[in-house]
Amino acid sequence: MALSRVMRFGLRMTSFPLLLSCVLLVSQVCSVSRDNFKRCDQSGFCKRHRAVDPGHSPYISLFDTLDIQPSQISVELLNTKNNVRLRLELFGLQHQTTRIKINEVNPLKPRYEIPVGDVLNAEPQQDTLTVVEKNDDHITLSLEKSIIVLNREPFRIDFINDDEPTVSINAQGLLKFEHLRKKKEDSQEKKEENEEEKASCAEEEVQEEDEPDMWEETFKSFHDSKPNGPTSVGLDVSFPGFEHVYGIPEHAESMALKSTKSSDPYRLFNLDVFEYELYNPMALYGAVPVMLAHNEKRTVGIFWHNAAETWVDIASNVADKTFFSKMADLVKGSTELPQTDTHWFSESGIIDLFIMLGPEPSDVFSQYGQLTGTTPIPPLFGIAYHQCRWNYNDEDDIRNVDAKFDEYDLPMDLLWLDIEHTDGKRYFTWDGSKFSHPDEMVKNLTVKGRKLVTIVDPHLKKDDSYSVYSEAKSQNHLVKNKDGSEYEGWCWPGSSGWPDFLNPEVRKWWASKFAYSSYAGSSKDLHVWNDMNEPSVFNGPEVTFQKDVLHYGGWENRDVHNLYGFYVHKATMDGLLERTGGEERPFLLTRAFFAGSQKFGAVWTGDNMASWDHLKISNPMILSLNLVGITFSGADVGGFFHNPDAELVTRWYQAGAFQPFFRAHAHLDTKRREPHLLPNANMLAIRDALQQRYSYLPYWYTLFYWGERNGGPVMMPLWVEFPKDKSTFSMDDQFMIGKALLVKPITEQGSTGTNVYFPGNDLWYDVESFQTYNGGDTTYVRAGLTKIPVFQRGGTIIPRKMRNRRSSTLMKSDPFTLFICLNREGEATGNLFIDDYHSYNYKNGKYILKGFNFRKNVLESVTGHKDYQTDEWIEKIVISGFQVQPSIAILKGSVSGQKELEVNYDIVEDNIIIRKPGVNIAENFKLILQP
Ligand code: NBV
Repeated sequence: MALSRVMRFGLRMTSFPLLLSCVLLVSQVCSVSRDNFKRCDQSGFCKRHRAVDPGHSPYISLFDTLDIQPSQISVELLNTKNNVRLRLELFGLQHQTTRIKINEVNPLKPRYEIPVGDVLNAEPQQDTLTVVEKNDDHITLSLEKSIIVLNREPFRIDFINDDEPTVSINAQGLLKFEHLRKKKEDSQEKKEENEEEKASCAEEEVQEEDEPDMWEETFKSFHDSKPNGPTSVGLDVSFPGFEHVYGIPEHAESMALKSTKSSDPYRLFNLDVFEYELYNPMALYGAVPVMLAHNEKRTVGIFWHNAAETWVDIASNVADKTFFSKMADLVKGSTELPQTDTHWFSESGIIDLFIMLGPEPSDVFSQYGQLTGTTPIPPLFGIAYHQCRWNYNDEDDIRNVDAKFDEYDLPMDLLWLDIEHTDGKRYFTWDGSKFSHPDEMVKNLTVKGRKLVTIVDPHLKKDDSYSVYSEAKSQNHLVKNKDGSEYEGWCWPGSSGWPDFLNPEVRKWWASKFAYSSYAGSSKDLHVWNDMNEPSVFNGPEVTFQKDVLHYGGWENRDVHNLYGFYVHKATMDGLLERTGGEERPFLLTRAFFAGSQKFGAVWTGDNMASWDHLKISNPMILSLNLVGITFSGADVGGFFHNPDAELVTRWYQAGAFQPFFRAHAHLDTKRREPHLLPNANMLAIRDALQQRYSYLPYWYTLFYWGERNGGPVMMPLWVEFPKDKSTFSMDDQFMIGKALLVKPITEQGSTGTNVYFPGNDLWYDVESFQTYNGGDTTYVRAGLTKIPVFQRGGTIIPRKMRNRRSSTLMKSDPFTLFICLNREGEATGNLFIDDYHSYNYKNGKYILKGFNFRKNVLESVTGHKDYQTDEWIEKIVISGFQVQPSIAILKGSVSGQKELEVNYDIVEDNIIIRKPGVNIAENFKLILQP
């Protein structure tokens, strides 16, 4: 079997035996070889930054170089050990945000800075910085409600809000900036240059001893030439008063980040890690260098805007008693105050740090959203259910799977094709023997409102008869070796080249490949999936590019590595937009990502495993992504590698039904596991989970609308909604979907129930039985195989669509049921966003935004915005939590007039049901309940 697979892929095992044999032989026992990936002690710059002695910063701010402008100040920082000068620029930005840039005053050559307009939406809007005080020791500035203190010696910046320090820069004294230098070939040359410099400079640069790994580095058999020598930059950021920090995905870790005192730092370096291990700080497919700190009083965030390999150390005086830094002068002697100290270091680039001062969680989300953009509302089908597998073999296979979903009443919106659908892994082509009628295949799906997704990887088979490759080659679009020759690596098609997505011209060219005329068999109903875009290179160091390969502008991969996948995703999205002239909202998934990737579509957590632990970690992984803007995210339902048993698949569907991106996927070597193939009881439980997902689509869709408008997660930790409740700060096995739903998926084998913590003072209603639970309690909730513990918060109204259809598209005109769960005061509110569910017309105002308000026995439906016609209507209203049962309901519609409706009481669920109000959803009305 193994041999035939190898032959099928056309790869030579001898060139990269260990790693590839793992990739190919997954049915045999094989787990991640940690040895294939660097530890900190195998990375020169990581070791050097970790070795910096805290508390002895050599940097002083040279106040005589100070330049104060209305919204920015700049000052030089002198390294008193080597006399190298840096320039610090501090910008006051709108929305309680500050930017700090540190670069060399006289770099030997420019250092990489991420172009504005890609990760950052635009040059951030500045705000006024006012000088409050200036003396020889420090300068005090104010920005909106924040005070910023720049200390002279040692250099340090403190942010103070409401008289309390919140963020502190270089409080540990770990600033280290490896200035660009010439390699000293021999000591004579060194001596001569020293003499020359002495003559030309006022301050003589003190030559530091070269440390090992500065000018070249070897990892396993891979040599990194490091033509620019040491270029790394690092800085510490302390969060006084904060015990909990979050973010910096992607790691298979808990949501609350852990101290790295006894481990490696968290690593941010996009990599294809085979069968990744859980609960460690190893790098994975994507990197978002954004961290949030939260306590009962406030939330703050930082964004380390650097695309190079980055490591982050975390220490806290709570977790690591001995590491507590001397912040006493800041906090007036309060050594009891918790504090988290973080230390960030990147291999190259500049220090470019955004500080977002909240103070509410929602403020930090919108502050970050202003910088890098928010997730655009996906087309409705994108948030429905996706059925994927590596691979559906041919058109018959697709037809059968599609038919089985119908036969078993399982809703599904998209079927996916993996790499085997192509002609020899030549993307944008079809294997003609298996997929000879792609148009027809797609049409067969669209009649049921379904669509197709095909995979498009960024590696191009080196085959001159493959037009995508030959064009890329002839137009000089491929990534280069350090000597300027074309880079060659191994991936699925065998010997491959990689387009240089850092080049805007290359991105234009790539985007043009998605034109219908260029991608035969594509249409507006064919959507796309970018895989392997870290990029994954089977025979490269750590399964990726050599760091000295060259990109556009002569930048090394070292400088831009974490942006490669971001730009593949961006260029693909550009192509999908262009093909309809920007009219239709495409669906696009990526594996590699960076800060800002949320603008281009969905992200998934890569090749997980069919194990209970992997199901469990999917929640914190998606929560971490959601906290840093990547809100449309999910994990392979069922687990990618290995064969899950029926119970695990079922529980995974139940979790996936309440995660933002909901796709089942499986490895080529696994047994088929489409829901209809499972025992009947499991199939029924899965059907129920799918139907629940579909019924809540209007709610999810509305959440994405708010997410695009304001930034902020759709799936979020409890503390986002209950920011003062300390007991929720590290809770990541239960979460909120929006403000109204609390979910605790079952992730334990054999479980028949779970303890659920109900936050706040609210009432919580089980969404199936309507049993109520009290906020503040932890209560055991029974959850047999068919049960997903999901609770609607008292005080909320959720519009759902309860008719079961084959796909979300077929639900377009279906009526709504309003589920009203009253709070203790007998009140509730909710809202609903409606448009055509697939185009960009909503950007031109073509949508309806409804508000629902229940108070004093009256439900009021008010249209906040209406510039769209819909035939959706309200068929039912279910109210839970009534103290005294009303007997009649008078409906007063702005268009439909007045009518009396019957009020039914459901004795089992203790609900009031009002059938067929019959009003169009856009209509304003009042529903008055009377005794
Ligand atoms: O294209 C094949 C797979 C894909 O199914 C999976 O989802 C990706 O994460 N791909 C990785 C390459 C091979 C993985 C062993």
